[in-house]
Amino acid sequence: MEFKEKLRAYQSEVESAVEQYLPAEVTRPSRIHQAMLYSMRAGGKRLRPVLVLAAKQLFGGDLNAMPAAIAVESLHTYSLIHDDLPSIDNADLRRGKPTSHKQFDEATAVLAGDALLTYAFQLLARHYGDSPQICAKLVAELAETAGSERLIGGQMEDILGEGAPLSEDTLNFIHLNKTSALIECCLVMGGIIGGASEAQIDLLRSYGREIGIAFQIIDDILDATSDEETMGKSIGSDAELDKTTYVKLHGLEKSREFAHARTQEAIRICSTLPGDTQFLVGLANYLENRLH
Ligand code: GRG
Repeated sequence: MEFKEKLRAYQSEVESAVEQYLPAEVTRPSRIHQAMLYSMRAGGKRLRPVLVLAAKQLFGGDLNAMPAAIAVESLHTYSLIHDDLPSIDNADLRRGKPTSHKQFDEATAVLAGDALLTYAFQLLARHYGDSPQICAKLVAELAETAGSERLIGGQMEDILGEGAPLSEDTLNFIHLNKTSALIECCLVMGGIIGGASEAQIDLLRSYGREIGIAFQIIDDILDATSDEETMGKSIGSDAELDKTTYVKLHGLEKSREFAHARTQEAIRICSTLPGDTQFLVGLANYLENRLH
């Protein structure tokens, strides 16, 4: 199957699974379940769950990776809802639609984020509990990723740095933890479910780190070069103004070179992984080619 066809097939499986695994809107109290589903249905790229499914696919095994894929998308969606809140980014739009606190209200948005974060771990415990070692590894991996040294830590540094130029070291810390951490985690979780060895898990993590860093730099390049997107962000979010980005520190040319080098390293790592890595190679190229 062609890369894009495979990507669309994975994305469509994820869309159906969101409906299958999340509590229905009518579940009492319906407002919280409406808010959870509103953000989960808002249709991002589904990059993270696709990575879980693709990594698992390399190793085979009988376990279903979809509950873990929905768990990471649920956790990612929580982070976006909370990131958009008036006390953090104060954004009006997310994925082209009103943010959760605009569509509902602030209290509901806080609770919907909390509920999606919690639900991620509920999914893991429910669906992998019969394989206790795998379940414990998945929970530890996701908890470490979401915690104060990674996702939250990256967000904290980002907030602390607002309004002042950031050093390269701080910007790298933010990228590595706000963006790369969950991407790495998705590959690792897919590997754990497929039965990868420790050495293979390390390779998956390295691949995730490379595409995660490239992904963030490419986001910065797109923000810097797309008038439309920049206008959308300045309307939608206070915190995007005057932010230190990779492009501001290094310029467009060097940023493009760096994103390309990270992508090439990710592709090199694929050649050291088992199974058919064509999709992961295609994905690394696809993320870089968002630039063209
Ligand atoms: C816990 C409040 C809180 C924050 C944690 C992840 C995060 C830190 C904040 C989310 C905001 C943000 C811009 C993070 C950087 C990573 C990133 C580029 C997220 C957007 O991911 P995409 O482009 O989004 O994959 P879609 O909509 O496609 O899922």
